[in-house]
Amino acid sequence: MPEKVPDHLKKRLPPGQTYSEKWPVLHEGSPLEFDPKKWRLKVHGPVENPRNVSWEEFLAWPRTETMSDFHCVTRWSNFDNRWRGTPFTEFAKIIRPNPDAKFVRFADHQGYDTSLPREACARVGVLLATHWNGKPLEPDHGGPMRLIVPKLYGWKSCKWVVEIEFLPKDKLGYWEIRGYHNDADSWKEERFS
Ligand SMILES: Nc1nc2c(c(=O)[nH]1)N[C@H]1C(S)=C(S)[C@@H](COP(=O)(O)O)O[C@H]1N2
Ligand SMILES: [Mo]
Repeated sequence: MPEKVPDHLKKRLPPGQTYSEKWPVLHEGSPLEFDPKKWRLKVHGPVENPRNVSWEEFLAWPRTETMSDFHCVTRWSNFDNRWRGTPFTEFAKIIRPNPDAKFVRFADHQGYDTSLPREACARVGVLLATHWNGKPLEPDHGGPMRLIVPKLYGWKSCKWVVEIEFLPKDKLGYWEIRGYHNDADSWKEERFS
């Protein structure tokens, strides 16, 4: 049953979406089995500082807290998620992508991936997130680390990120190959291509 969106939140519901107080779980495959000693984030492509980042190193990067709404193409939106993690912009300062690295691909441990133009990653609120509402992200929701891209449909917010690849040319991701829109702006209803 879709819940009725409170009046003061109506402006924040993109067209065609319904308001959800709960946070549904949605994914292909199964959560990553997280071992902090073995976890690595592989960062590669045309960058000055490619890395295989350990969990310890990752947690030492600059961190911040953001608040954002989440919109899934299956038409639920939930509001005011408090995320904690490393802003993409801070991550990019460490990795130093070359000017020709125009796209960024995020991938999990089992073949799910999605890509974004670099400018889209540099927007406010794009986060490599480890915490939700003050608690470590649950495995079901992408723990230990997921991408958060506010305003775009949820499939761009890759869960269990273990690989970030910079690319001179775009590469369509898991859902984009299957007909989802590559830009995915929930405010423009870019659902399918
Ligand atoms: N690795 C991975 N990330 C993923 C998905 C997936 O199947 N695998 N599904 C996407 C979709 S379609 C949505 S709506 C959100 C759902 O996130 P949630 O389960 O935390 O609500 O995760 C996105 N990220
Ligand atoms: Mo989704």
